[in-house]
Amino acid sequence: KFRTLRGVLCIACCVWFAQATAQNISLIPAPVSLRQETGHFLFTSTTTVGVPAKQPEVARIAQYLVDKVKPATGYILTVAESNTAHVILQLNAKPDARLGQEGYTLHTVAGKAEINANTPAGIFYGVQTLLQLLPPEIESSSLVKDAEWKVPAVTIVDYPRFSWRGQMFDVSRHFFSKEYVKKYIDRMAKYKMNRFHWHLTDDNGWRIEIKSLPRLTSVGAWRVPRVGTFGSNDAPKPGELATYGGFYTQQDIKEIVQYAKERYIEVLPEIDVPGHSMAALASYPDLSVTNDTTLRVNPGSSFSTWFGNGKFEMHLDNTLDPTDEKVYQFLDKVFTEVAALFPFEYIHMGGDECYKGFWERDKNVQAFMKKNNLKNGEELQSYFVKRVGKIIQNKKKKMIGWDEILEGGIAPGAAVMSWRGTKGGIEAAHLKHPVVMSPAPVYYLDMYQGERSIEPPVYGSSRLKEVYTFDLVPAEMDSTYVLGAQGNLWTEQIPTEAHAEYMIYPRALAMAEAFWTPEKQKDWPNFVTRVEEHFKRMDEAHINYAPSMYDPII
Ligand code: TNX
Repeated sequence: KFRTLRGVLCIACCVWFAQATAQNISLIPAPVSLRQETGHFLFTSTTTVGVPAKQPEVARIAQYLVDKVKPATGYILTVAESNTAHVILQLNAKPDARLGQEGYTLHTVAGKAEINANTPAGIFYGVQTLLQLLPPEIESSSLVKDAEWKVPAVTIVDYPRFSWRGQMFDVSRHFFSKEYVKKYIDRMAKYKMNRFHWHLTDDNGWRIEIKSLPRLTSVGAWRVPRVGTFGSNDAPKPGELATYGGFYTQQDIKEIVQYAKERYIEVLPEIDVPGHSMAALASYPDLSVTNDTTLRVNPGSSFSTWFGNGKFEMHLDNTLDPTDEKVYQFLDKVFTEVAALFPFEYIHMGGDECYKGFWERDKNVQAFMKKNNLKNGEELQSYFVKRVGKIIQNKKKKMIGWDEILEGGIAPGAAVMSWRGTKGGIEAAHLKHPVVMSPAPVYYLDMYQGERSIEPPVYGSSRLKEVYTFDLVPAEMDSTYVLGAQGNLWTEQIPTEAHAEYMIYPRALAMAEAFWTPEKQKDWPNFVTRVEEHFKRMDEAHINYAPSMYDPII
């Protein structure tokens, strides 16, 4: 009897001990399969990283790992062409069918950590997982003394739910530096996001250098410094100077595209036309319907162009003239330079929220519509979008636009970004067009997420739980047309980096998991505990997240 009791106690103790010493695993996004084993892999100053011969891309990823581990540990790991190193990064000689283009396997035991994938992208994601298995202090940018750099022993098999896992950044309403854009991209990579949608133009500023159209940035990149708030009609005062702004030179853009590429992120440039074009019209007024030269005085309106007079009265702004050939010549120049700068297969042409009143009231436009048998503003916009589609196609690119491009008939081959809920996405999939789901308000990172009084004054809310649990492919939708999904950070009310981070995190983590992890594996209570662990990592990295997920709904 005593022996049995001793045996039971012993097993109980072992289980307790194993649990007590088992390192907390808090991966985001949660992997497809994870088995924790006993023991751990330890990073030390003599840890080596082995890569196969003649695979420079894998060697580059190894260097990325070395660079990430260095600041906190102080270790400079050596990379060598070897298959006996401690950390092994390896492309599968025969593709592992489970893993696809972005999946990986990760196996860690005492003395060895091995990442296998079919592609360098998969290896890169394996490295991200390995880094997340290290203690939160690994995120520190300065040396952490007396830490043990342990990775729990695991076997992971992992691959994404969607191939398009995006985050949009509006750098028009407020300008963000090249350095910050890189940070934004690097942080996306940590959570296995792979599409950076760069909203480069809008009413409030044109942010991309177009060499053949210099006024776009000499005039259109600058506005008065004040920003309006919700419900205000806060027009620039006479004499107020356009001193706020900035833009990215083509050299900056090449640097950022390269930086993203090294993190397996494609950059989607957006040139928002024919509405949201005040900055372009401030630079070249004769592209507008009314040739309103007063626009020169207020280059790129700084005030609430999308909220007028306290009502939701949108976009009474001027727009490009869809009946004017000069407009298409202008767009041809813009898209020629854009296509040359961005290697991604898609270009975004906006197409959203265009006020059509100027068109419908203008005599010349009316005559044009009659001649071309266009019944209303929507059909005229569709005419415009199709012409833009041809320009983009001529540059050997595919076009994507906001879901308004469905109105009046969609352009052949165009992909749709569904933002007015899921409706546009469902319709586009029905028409057999590719779709990216980005429904407002839930995937809108400018919506308030917690305590309203300290968040930007916007028109809707998006709570962490809603973001996490949202069903992004409704049952009535043909999922074969869904490329994936993305979250959008609009910045009308977000002037600083700290504020941007407060809006992005933790919601971007919920999106990362929703876009990567199989739907049936999502688990809200478990996710919340992992987010808590990631808050520690973000503290180390000095990211200003919003710790608001438990607030009551206000
Ligand atoms: C709608 S989403 C817009 C943006 C605003 C955003 C604010 C979309 C295609 N257009 O111009 O910034 O709402 O939430």
